[in-house]
Amino acid sequence: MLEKLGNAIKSGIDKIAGAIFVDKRTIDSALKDIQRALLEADVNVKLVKEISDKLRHVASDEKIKGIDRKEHVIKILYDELERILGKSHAINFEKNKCQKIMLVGLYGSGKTTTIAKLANYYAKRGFKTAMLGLDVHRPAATDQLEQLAKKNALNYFIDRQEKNPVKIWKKYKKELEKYELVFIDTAGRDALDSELIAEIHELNNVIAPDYSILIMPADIGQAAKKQAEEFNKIGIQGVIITRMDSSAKGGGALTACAETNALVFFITTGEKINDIETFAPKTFVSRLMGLGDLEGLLERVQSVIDEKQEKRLKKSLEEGKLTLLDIYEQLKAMEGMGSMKKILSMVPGFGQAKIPEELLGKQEGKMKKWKHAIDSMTHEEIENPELLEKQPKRIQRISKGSGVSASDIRSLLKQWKIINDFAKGGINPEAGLSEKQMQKLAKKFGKRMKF
Ligand SMILES: Nc1nc2c(ncn2[C@@H]2O[C@H](COP(=O)(O)OP(=O)(O)OP(=O)(O)O)[C@@H](O)[C@H]2O)c(=O)[nH]1
Ligand SMILES: [Mg+2]
Repeated sequence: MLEKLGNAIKSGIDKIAGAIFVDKRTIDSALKDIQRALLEADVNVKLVKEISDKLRHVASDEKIKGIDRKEHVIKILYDELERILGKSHAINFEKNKCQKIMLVGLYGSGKTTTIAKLANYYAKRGFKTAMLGLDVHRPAATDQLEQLAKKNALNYFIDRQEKNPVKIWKKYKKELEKYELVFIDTAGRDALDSELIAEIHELNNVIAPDYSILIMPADIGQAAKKQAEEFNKIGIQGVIITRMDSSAKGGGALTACAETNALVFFITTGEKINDIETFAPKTFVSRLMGLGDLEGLLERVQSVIDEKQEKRLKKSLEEGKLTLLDIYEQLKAMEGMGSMKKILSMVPGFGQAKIPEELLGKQEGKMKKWKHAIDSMTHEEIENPELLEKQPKRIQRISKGSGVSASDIRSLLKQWKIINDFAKGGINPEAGLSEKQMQKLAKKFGKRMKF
C-alpha cells in the first residue's frame, strides 16, 4: 500500500516541482495523480475533494507568486495528508506498575499475532511483559499463542481445559501482578454481535484493563470507521491497524480512524515479530513522499527546479534566446548577484572572460526590484520581453502592479538585452571577450571601465 500510494504522490509532486509555472493546468494534472492514488488507497472521496480544493485554491491565489507557489502547494499537500491521517499518539506505559492491555476484534483481524508483537516490542524496551490467552473458543488459539511465545522467548499464560475466560483470568491474576505489561488475547467473532459485546463487557468489568485496543486489518478500508464507532461504544481507547503491508486499502482505514477520532497506537506491516511500529502521521507522510521531513521535501523541489532550470537555460543559450524567466529563476535560486555571474558563466567563453566585479556588483541593489517586476508580468511578457519595448503601456502596468519604478523595469530590460545579445553572438572561448565586445559592454552598462 505504502509504496504505490507513495509513488503516485511523488509523481504528482514532481509535476508541480518540475513545472515552470504552477498554474491551473499543472495543478490539475498533478492532482489527477494524487487523487487517483488516494482513491485507490480507499481514502474517502470527501477528503480527497477537500484536499483538491485547497490545492487549487493556492494555485490560483494571486498573492502567492512564482516559485514560492510551488513550495506552498507542496507544503499544503503535506499538511493535508498529515491532517487526514489523524493525530499521532503513543501510549506511555509506566514502569513498576502492572498495566493490563486487552486486545479485541473480529475473526482473523490479527489479535494473537499482534499480542506477541507487542509483548516483544515492550520487552525489548525494558518492560516485564506477559501474554494471557483468553480465546477459549478456538482450541488452536492457545497453541498459536504458545508457539509465538516459545519462538520469541515471551512469558505466557494459557489454560487448555478451561472454557470460561473469566475463570482463567482469576486463576492467573495474582501471578500476573508481577509483570508490568500484561497483553490479553480474546476471542474473535464474525461481527460485533450481542454475544461478543456481552463477553467484552464481562471481561472489562472483571479485568478492568488499563487499555482496550481494537485490532482492525487494513483490508477493511473505510469500513474501519463503522467498526471503530461501534467498538468505541463499549470503551475502546484506540486501535491497531494490521496488515498495512498487504492491503491497498490502508489509507482508507487510517483516514477513517482519523475521522472518528480513534487513536491509532500502532500499525503492523508483516507477519514477523518485529513488523510493528508506532503510528505517527508526520513520519508516515514523509515516508509516503519518500523523504525524511518537510525541509527535505522542499529541498527536493528546489533540486528538481534547479535541474530543469539548468536545462532550460542551456537550451535558451544555445538558441541565443534568453527570456526574463531565465534571469528570474537565477535570481530566485541564488538571491543575489552571484546569479547573474552564473548566467554569464554559462555563455560559451564568458566564464573565462574577466568581467570586472564592480560592473556586476553595481546591479545588486536592483535584483529584488527586478524580481518583483517579473512577478507582475504575464507569461507572454516573460517569454518575449520585446513586447515591453514595443508597448510601453505594459511597463506602466507592471510598475503599478509591482511598485517598481518604470526606470528600474527599463534597466532590467536593458540588462536582459545585454546578456541576450552576448548569448546570441557567442564568444570565442580562446580569446575571451574581444576588445570591441568589451567596449560595447562598457557602453551599455554606462560605466567607465578600464581594460
Ligand atoms: N501480512 C501480514 N499478515 C498479518 C499481519 N498481522 C497478522 N497477520 C496474519 O493474519 C492472520 C491472522 O492473524 P491472527 O493474529 O491469528 O488473528 P486473530 O485476530 O488472532 O484471529 P482469530 O483468533 O482467529 O480471531 C495470520 O496469518 C497472521 O500471520 C500483518 O501485519 N501483515
Ligand atoms: Mg487469535
